[in-house]
Amino acid sequence: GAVRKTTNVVCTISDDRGEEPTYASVPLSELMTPSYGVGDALSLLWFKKLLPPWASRFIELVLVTAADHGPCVSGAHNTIVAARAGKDLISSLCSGLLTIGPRFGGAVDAAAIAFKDAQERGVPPDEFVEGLKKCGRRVEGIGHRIKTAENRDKRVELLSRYAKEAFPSTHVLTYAKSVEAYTLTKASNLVLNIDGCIGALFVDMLMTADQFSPAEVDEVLELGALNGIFVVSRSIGLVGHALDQRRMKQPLYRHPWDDVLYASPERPPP
Ligand code: Q5B
Repeated sequence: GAVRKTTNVVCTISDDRGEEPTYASVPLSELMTPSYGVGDALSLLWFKKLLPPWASRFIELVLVTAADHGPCVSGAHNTIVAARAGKDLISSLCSGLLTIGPRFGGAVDAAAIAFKDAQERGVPPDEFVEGLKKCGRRVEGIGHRIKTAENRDKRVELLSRYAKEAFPSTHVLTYAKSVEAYTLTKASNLVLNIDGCIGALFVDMLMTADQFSPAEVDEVLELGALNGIFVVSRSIGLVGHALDQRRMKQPLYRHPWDDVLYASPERPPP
């Protein structure tokens, strides 16, 4: 019989060979009907699943909520500096994206994994926090430079409110909030931040959407998909900042001397 040659590439998410592209076998023409949105496209291409409408809507709300947080955050600042140095749009975007990591925007998966694990094992919040501290580790998804108990992050409130109304259950968010209640006894800026909120709620969404086995939920987290959500969302804002600077023809950025503490050592002896 015919022998098929071994292929160099395997793709399991999309197909462009037919009359129209398909995402996880769903044709584009169907995805362009009013009952579908970008949350469905993302879910098909990332998870190969069609989620219930409340879950797709949640993904879309995350994309909207995390799209920008002003010009002063690490990512936007880098993008602005790069754009003002005359770099093209994509380089400016990449410059901002490269700041996303464990301190800024890239704590979503780690927070999701840690909150899920502790919630499932029934670890009391104080033990969870103190256990991490003993290992010299921070609580991922907790802490913010400007948000505090007195100046809450509205984004966290809004996403939590949606989930409480739309999700079948929000056990991991409830656990994350109990961790926050404990960390707030230590310092007022140790709030549940946007990374932690997205991480906790994503686990709740994956576990209650009736589409993912427990092993598949863990796989999504291990693959780093949730930091990917922050990256996709924040790219919208970073492109906005690059366009904003280019539109205004802003000059080369140079940081002012009076904002630098020059602290070189004495000249070493020859
Ligand atoms: N301490 C976020 O820290 C930040 C602690 C902690 C235990 C913690 C810090 C942190 C975990 C990573 C995380 C996502 C670096 C943040 C985001 C998106 C954003 C950004 C925006 C947007 C802030 C002072 C003292 C030290 C620390 C202790 C701090 N955090 N202890 N667990 N989690 N969080 N990242 O204020 O005894 O003095 O040595 O790493 O979740 O990125 O809007 O800006 O949308 O763009 O710089 O919202 O919390 O304080 O690092 O000087 O620490 O607090 O051990 O204790 P800070 P530090 P000590 S959301």
